[in-house]
Amino acid sequence: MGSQSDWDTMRHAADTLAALDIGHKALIVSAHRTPDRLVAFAKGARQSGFKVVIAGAGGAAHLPGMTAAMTSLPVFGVPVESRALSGMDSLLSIVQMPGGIPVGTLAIGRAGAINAALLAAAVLALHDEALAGRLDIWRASQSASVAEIPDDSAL
Ligand code: RP5
Repeated sequence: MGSQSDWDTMRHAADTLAALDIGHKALIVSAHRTPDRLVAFAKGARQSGFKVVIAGAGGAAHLPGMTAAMTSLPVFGVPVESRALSGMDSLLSIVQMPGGIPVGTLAIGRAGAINAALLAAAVLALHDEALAGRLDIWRASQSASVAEIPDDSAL
């Protein structure tokens, strides 16, 4: 993520990965404030053993696109909700990549962070039967948690 202030959002990706027992690392790497850290991370990501990168950033959110420019690993971008423009700035700056450098862009905020983790899990599960099983269980448990009849006391 681009800043400590993104962690409130991006912790939902980390929590979802943890729930699926997927090894992961949460790092602060700012495209603007720590550009050298970004280059070292993105260029070395595959060599370091990473399989997928989830990059969350807000505002002028260059982190996912710049990461994707320097690695051919799958990169998922999470637009963090910004104070000034409610995350529309983050969304548009992440989603509008030029053809040739893909960033799989998720929804703004918490939902996007959770879904980035689930999408990363789905990619990893292509070659990991045990993880595919855990993902199926996670999905089934989500379905089971949805009541069919609304409950007034839940308000
Ligand atoms: C972006 O600027 C970060 O991803 C963050 O969402 C936003 C604001 O950062 P802070 O000023 O809170 O560090 O680079």
